[in-house]
Amino acid sequence: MTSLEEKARHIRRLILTALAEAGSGHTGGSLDLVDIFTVLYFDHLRHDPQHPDWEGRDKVVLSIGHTAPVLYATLAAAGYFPEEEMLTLRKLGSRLQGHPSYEFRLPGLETSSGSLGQGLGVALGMALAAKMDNKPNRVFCIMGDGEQQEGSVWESAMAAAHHQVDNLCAIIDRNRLQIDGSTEKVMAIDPLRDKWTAFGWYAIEIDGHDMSQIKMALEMADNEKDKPTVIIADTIMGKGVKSIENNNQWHGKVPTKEQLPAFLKELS
Ligand SMILES: Cc1ncc(C[n+]2csc(CCOP(=O)(O)OP(=O)(O)O)c2C)c(N)n1
Ligand SMILES: [Mg+2]
Repeated sequence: MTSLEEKARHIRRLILTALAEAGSGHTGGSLDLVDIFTVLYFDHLRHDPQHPDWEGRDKVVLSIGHTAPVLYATLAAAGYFPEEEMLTLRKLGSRLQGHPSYEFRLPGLETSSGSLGQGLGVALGMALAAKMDNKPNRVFCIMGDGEQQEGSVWESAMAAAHHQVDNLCAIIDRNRLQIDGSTEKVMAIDPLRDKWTAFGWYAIEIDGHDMSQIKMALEMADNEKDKPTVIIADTIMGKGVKSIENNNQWHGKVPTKEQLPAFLKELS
């Protein structure tokens, strides 16, 4: 696992550097998803960074588009585009918009996103299309826990189970925080696993920073037949930089250029 951990540290470095350069963006959720993205892109997905449009590829839909930096940094680290491009994050005309924009045709980006509650429906459409064509592609949808408060999530959940879309895997970033604080205080979403199970999904709970658990859960999802799978991943907002961990103020705040060196040092 060591090399995956090194990759994760590198991706966290890319994220922090890009956000400090941009001067705005979402640090907390981007950092807490790094371990999941690292395992997905460097261990699990069938994909080819040299051929982003390869028909046989698995697809990732980042429903929480505000965490775009983790997607961009992972794609860059995987070789979809040069890592230097990370420094154009949020700049006018950049392919790396604040929320993913398909209009700019960034290699590896499957769809626009950012309006919470929409991604699962998009991912379901992609997965269902593959199934109807008898193709083996799998689709992964990354959602937030605050996002679970959107009604459209549950409409898609119901449809996916009804159509037995077993090539669809949702991953929930269960950091227990959203913009205004604790998800359970803003609008409780627990018991989350029971809800997904009641909606007909195979539900797994894991530690979202334990790479062997992430790996195992993704394999279990691959093997599940006739049901979509949801992986509820317990995470820590801001993971990797101790001084900002588990603090909802870092949902939408970035390091200043002065803070950056200390943050990067904390990572190594
Ligand atoms: C439909 C919609 N409503 C509101 C927002 C604004 N918004 C962006 S992120 C966010 C919080 C979501 O919480 P969570 O999914 O837990 O993400 P986290 O704060 O953990 O990164 C909100 C309300 C949005 N992007 N889309
Ligand atoms: Mg959250």
